[in-house]
Amino acid sequence: MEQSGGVKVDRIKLCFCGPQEAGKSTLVETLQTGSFVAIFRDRMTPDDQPHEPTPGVNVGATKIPGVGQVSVWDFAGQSEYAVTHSMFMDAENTIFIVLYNIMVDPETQKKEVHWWLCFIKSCNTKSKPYVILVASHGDQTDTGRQQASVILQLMTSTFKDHLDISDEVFLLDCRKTRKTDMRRLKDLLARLKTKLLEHQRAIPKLCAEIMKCLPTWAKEKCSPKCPVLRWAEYKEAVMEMMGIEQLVNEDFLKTSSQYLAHLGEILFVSTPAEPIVILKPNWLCTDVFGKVMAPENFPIQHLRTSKDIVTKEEIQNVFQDVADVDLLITLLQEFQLCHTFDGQEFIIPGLLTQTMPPEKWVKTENPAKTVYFGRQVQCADTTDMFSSAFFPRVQTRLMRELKNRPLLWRDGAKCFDSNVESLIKLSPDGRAVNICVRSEQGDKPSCRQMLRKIEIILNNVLDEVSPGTATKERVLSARALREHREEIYSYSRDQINKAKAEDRIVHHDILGFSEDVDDLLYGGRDGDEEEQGAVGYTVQQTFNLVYGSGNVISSGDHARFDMATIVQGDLGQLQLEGNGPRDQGQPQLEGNVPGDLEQLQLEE
Ligand SMILES: Nc1nc2c(ncn2[C@@H]2O[C@H](COP(=O)(O)OP(=O)(O)O)[C@@H](O)[C@H]2O)c(=O)[nH]1
Ligand SMILES: [Mg+2]
Repeated sequence: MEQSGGVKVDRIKLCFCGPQEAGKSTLVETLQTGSFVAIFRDRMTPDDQPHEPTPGVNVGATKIPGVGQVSVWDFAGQSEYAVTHSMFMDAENTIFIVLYNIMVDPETQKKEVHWWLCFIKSCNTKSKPYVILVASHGDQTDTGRQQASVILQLMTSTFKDHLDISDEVFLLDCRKTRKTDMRRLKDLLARLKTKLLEHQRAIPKLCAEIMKCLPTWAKEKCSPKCPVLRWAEYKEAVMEMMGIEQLVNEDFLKTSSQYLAHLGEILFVSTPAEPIVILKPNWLCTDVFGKVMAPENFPIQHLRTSKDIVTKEEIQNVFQDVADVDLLITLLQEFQLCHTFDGQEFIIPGLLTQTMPPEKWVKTENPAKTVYFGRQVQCADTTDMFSSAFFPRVQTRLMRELKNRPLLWRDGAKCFDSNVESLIKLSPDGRAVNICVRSEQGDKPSCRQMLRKIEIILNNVLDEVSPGTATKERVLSARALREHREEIYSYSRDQINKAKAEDRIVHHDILGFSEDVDDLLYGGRDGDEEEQGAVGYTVQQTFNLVYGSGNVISSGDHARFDMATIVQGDLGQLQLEGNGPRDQGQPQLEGNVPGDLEQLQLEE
């Protein structure tokens, strides 16, 4: 197959991002209008066009006059959708157009643009994604250009190391085709497209062949309502197309399929088991995710209710017209968006509404004996945030990988095992996760084990869905946890390391007291370090150290298996084994592994 030569495809992806009602869908439509039709359209279109909110992501291939073929990704601006948006934010072969309304208050504009730029950054590590900032509603202001220029300068200086933001100021009436700024925007898109295509590797001819077959396969090889092929089915279709009995090189087909995903032709989803190929991206993005994640007031059938559990019947009602429900549920599980304990009731963490009630974490009956300690994972700087998929996926993994069913809230999770309870809580600003473990029985080894397990889940999920987020780890004040203070207090890594080299005591300036480093790191050290905790695992008795990339479009790219970061050089004490039921050659970490927690968490 490899010898079949390469072709270049004249197509890039344009992702339209920004808050709701900024004008994204209007701009997408206007850009596609040719100059002749535009003469009439610009005159005839009434000024007060009704706003029809976009469910999920509207994906489609189209032609923009003056720019050529593009694959357009029009993202819904409602924050509820961000959980699934992160699957499609891959920067390969892509230009992000971030839109904001110049008429809303300037602080909100800055906040919203900053949020979208952080989001783009959080989902990408490899390259500096191309971004164009565009202000809309330019027809309603005389002073907007000045404001647009201020925002551009601010964002360019903030994100200079992470994003390649165009230095041109755009202030548009998104409804009008024949205006100077609209022309300039098209010119810029054309120039950037040429630049992107220069770097685009030639795609295998095989891709071009597959592209031709996609519509037929969707009709003939898939279940009627689900344009989805599992890897084995897809492989078979390709072999049939080529008239061969066996694929010589499966990896080559995978790479080729990723190319197709970068062009927006298919979605190539890496899952722990085998890849899944979605033949019509818009089906998943709009028909499925549009409904799964829709905000409550959205004018379409949707799943969101005030309850935190969705029944199979409810899923059936919403999806029977657009999907084969059993396959749909399997997909949602493969994407780690959903979990079920009994096959009838489903928990979709991205839909949780309630925040944790304070009475769910109160003092134990035996405060004197209870051991407490914990860690904090914090976004490193102002350009960092956890991608919106991060916390819901952590929750899915806790449900899957812990022995007992955790309690979940929008901003937290409480987990239980033998003698341990743990609380995993997002800070109110969403920029830090605090993990606290405690044992009323003073069972420190089990606490350590639980903490380690949760940290591994957090690290893996960060790597999968938020690879561009830089984080810092801090150590929580054990005494403040024990006292159940409302605020979280913590120590930096440097403080801890310094104390370790000196008298093993750290002082907290705000709290006004000192603590023993051993209490902070291990809940105290009393000769039981080698003891094994009693924390259990799910039926599988193993948990995946690394899943395939959760990032749909670019499997492999983000699936960085950074063992060093996760176990911090402590490999000798970890047993790797590869015989779990899900084993696909990925290493798995055996349960109940003794290890040096201090090394595990704090050393470079
Ligand atoms: N006056 C004016 N109205 C606009 C402009 N862009 C969009 N609109 C209107 O704003 C509303 C929201 O636009 P829409 O494209 O649906 O926003 P989206 O949520 O970002 O996709 C619609 O009623 C549009 O007609 C603009 O530049 N000027
Ligand atoms: Mg829209």
